[in-house]
Amino acid sequence: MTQDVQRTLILIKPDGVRRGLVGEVLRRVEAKGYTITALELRLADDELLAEHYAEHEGKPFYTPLVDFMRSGPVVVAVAQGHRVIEGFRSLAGTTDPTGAAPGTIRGDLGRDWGLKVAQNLVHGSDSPKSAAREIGLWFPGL
Ligand code: IDP
Ligand code: MG
Repeated sequence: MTQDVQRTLILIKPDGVRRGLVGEVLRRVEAKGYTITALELRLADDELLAEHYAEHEGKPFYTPLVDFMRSGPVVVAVAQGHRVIEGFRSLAGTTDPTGAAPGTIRGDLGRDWGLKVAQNLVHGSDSPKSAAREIGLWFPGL
């Protein structure tokens, strides 16, 4: 509870942008009391996505994941606040949107569409180390 103010990288994935949920996701982040300190709509390229998802290379969902992530623009954001890394993961809910708890972004707004990759609306960094790496990738120099 006494950790310093943190920053986390949030992505609103192409499904969230396509479904018009950008405002709803950002509303939840702001309503929780976090500050959005960077925000951009962008079409990610293969190189950036390969770096972003390097930990998943070789897994069965890796290629469908990268294809999905470049299927349309994503919203890239940095949010700041006390324990925001853990806090945004909690707002997002678990990876599988069907089982994600109601009240979470994935639980309220996501579902399983029967596709090869889970379309679950958002990404949030999972640790301080990941947050620093991912913010550096998407916003070099920030
Ligand atoms: P996270 O986004 O909850 O941190 P990760 O395990 O880091 O989940 O996986 C990255 C993304 O890859 C997920 O958000 C989801 O879109 C997709 N994914 C992860 N595991 C699976 C799976 O078992 N089947 C299909 N897609 C998956
Ligand atoms: Mg992850």
